[in-house]
Amino acid sequence: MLEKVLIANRGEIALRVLRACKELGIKTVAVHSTADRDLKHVRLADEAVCIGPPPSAQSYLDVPSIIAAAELTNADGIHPGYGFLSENADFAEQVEKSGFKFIGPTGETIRLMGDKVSAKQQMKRTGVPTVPGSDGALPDDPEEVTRIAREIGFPVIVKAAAGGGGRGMRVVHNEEVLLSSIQVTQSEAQAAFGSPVVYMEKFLQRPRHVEIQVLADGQGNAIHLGDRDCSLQRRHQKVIEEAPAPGIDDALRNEIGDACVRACLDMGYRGAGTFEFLFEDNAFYFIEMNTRVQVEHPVTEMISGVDIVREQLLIAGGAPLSIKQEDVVLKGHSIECRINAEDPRTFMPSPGTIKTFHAPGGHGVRVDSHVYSGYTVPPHYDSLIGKLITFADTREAALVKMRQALDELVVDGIRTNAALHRELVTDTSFIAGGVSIHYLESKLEHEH
Ligand code: MV4
Repeated sequence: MLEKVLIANRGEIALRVLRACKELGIKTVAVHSTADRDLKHVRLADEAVCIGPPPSAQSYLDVPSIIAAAELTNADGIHPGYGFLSENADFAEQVEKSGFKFIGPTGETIRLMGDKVSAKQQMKRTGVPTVPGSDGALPDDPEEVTRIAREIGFPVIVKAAAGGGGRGMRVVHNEEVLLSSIQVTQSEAQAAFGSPVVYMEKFLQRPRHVEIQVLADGQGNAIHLGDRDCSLQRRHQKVIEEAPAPGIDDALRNEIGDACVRACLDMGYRGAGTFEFLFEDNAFYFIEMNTRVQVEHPVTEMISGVDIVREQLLIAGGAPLSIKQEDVVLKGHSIECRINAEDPRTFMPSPGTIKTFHAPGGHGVRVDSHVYSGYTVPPHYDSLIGKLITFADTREAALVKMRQALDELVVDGIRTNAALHRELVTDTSFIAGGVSIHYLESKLEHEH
């Protein structure tokens, strides 16, 4: 069992990790930048260490400072949260070489999944369905590339192997622009990621984004906790997520979940993870794996009753998974609205001091937020100020609770996207369920 965990993150997820640690009797070390002295988890932590100035590169991304803070405080584990260093294989390895437990998979696994070509190959090996496309990286030979594209059929999408999350990809609609598009994507990939390696897939035109949550202990045990629908997004930023994904039957959910479990066992996966799929015409196609806890993990916690962050801590402490697949019972429906400090019209970050904050509450309402009245949202980091999560027996009832929660929410003094959420939870198509990844952007285009 871990005794003292350093939380290498900030904001709501740092508070989420702190709470899980405290419940397990694990001592906590908060590390923070000079802009983050007033964060709620910094006040609640057993110890706090200032690791640098406001820019992330000199604080939350500064590996030597974070490891020094762990040494100074005698921590035995480091939780990376999401973003920042959470999917940095070199960081995971340095943490372990310095004698600390990295609360996540091995550096080797992070590297395997970080390379989207090797990740896809791993999935194919274990029977996880992938998007039809090139078998691995694209070759140099233009004729060979053209042959591959013809076989896939246009439109195709060219993606950087080192990309992911929407960075380094380009849709190609016809053969005339194929080779030039590949070259541009290669150059961009080289500039952005230091690797020109690209691969090709069939471009799916109207998919949903559905992902599977897994937990594995690296000791031969792995389970899945069902799916989440994250299709409601703008510019690759998720806005609303829910679990389970509407309209997907349990047989298919379990079939794909079991495939993810097989993949975890095959690669010796350790920790929490998410398999991302595109879902179209009632079929799943793997695109990427995230080797961290995700922002939207609460909706899965609500329908499964499993505390995902607690399980991360127990797994890192060396415990075998305490839950078997047969014990996992998914019940009810959960929805999450991400509340951002942003301009409602331009979507630009809108930092500043929150004069008044009132969190909603009641049965089936959960608020994961680090903010409070008088808190100043700094301009240096992402604009997420909290997550409203509701849970009920049915999707309709979870939506009713979300409308009420959004009505109760007060965030005065800064601009937020609360009004957008109020609009979305009364949107006819969203209420019907199962909108595609393009729905929100096209709605915003038509209405603004
Ligand atoms: C795709 C796709 C359509 N077809 N791949 C964007 C983020 C990265 N994770 C993968 N992405 C996509 N890959 C094929 N073969 C469409 C997207 C995509 C997308 C995916 C998930 C969530 C939002 C998205 C928004 C635009 C494009």
